[in-house]
Amino acid sequence: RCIHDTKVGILGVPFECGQPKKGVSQGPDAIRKAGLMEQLSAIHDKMDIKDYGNISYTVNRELEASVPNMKGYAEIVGCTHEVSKNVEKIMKEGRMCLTLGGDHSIAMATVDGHIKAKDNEVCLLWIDAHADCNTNKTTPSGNVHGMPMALIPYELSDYWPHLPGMDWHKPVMSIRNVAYIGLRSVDSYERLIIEKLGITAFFMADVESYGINTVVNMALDRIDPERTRSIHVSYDIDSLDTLEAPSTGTSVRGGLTLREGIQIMEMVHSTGRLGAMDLVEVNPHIGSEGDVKKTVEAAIHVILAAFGYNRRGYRTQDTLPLQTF
Ligand code: Z70
Ligand code: MN
Ligand code: MN
Ligand code: MN
Repeated sequence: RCIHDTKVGILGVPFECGQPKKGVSQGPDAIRKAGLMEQLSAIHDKMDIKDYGNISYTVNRELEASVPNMKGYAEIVGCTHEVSKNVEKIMKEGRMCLTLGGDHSIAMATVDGHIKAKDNEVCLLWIDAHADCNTNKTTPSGNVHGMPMALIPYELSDYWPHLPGMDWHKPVMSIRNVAYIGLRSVDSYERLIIEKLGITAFFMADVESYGINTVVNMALDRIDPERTRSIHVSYDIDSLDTLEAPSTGTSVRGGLTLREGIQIMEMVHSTGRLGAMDLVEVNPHIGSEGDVKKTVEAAIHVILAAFGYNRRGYRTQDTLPLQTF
C-alpha cells in the first residue's frame, strides 16, 4: 500500500534567538543522532533522502533593536532569509522539505520558501499548543517564536511596522488557507485575532469532542476545499502532551497524545500532497536524559508518519514463501 518514490530533503536550522532558552538550537543534531536518516530510509526501498546539513547565515548588527518588542531581530532577519532560500531550492529540486528546528520563529521562512517553490498554491496546518500569532504590539514577551503566524498571512500585514531587512518576505498567503490543531495556551490578543479573522482553529477541546480524524478532515476541508494545494505542516513538538514530549521550552499539559500526533501526519501523508514539514522546539537541554530520549523519539515517530511509515505494515507483491521440509 502506497509505496512510491519519496524524495525528501532535510534542512537543519540550529536557531534559538526567537525565544530565551538555550539548547533548542541542538534540536536538529539530536534528532539526527537518534537515527532519523536511517529510520526514514528504512520505511521502504523507494525512499530517497538527502541531508542538506545545517544552515549558516550572517548577521547584520546594524539591524539590532531596530524594531521594538522583537528580541533577537538581527539574527531573525539573517537566519530566516537563508532558510527561505534553502527551502525554495530543495523543493525546486523535486523534494519534500523537512526542516528541523530550532525555535518556531523559522516557520515564517519555511512557509515563504514553500510558497515561492509552489507558486502560492499552499495551505498550512499549524500543530501547536500556542497560536504564535502575536505582533510586536500584542506580544507579552517580545519572543519572536510567538509571532510567525502573524507574519505569514496578508490579512495581518497592516498591523506591522516596517521590518528592515525583511523586504524579501512577501505575505501572500491568505489566513483562509491556514488551520490550527492542538491549541490550549492562547493569549487574549491572540484570541481576538483568531476570532476577528475567523481563523480555522481546533483547540484541544475540539479534539476532545470530535476526535482527531474528524478534526484533520474538517481542517483540510476548510483550508483546501478543492484538494489541490501543496500542504505545509508546521509541527511544534509542544503540541504533544508533556508526558510525550517533556523536552521543550514551554510545555503545556493536557495536549495531544503521540497516537493523535502520529494520526495527523498519517492522514496528511495519505493525501499525497505533503510539500513541506517543520519539526520545531525540541530542546535537548531541558529535562533528564530519559525526557530528551522520549521527546526526540516522539519527534521521529511523527516525522516517519509524515513520510509514509505505516503502522499497519506494507503489502508485498510477493506470495508467502512455501514451507519445504
Ligand atoms: C506566548 C508569547 C510560545 C511557543 C511559547 C508564548 C508563545 N504566546 N510559543 N512557546 N512555542 O510569548 O507570545
Ligand atoms: Mn506513501
Ligand atoms: Mn508552542
Ligand atoms: Mn509554536
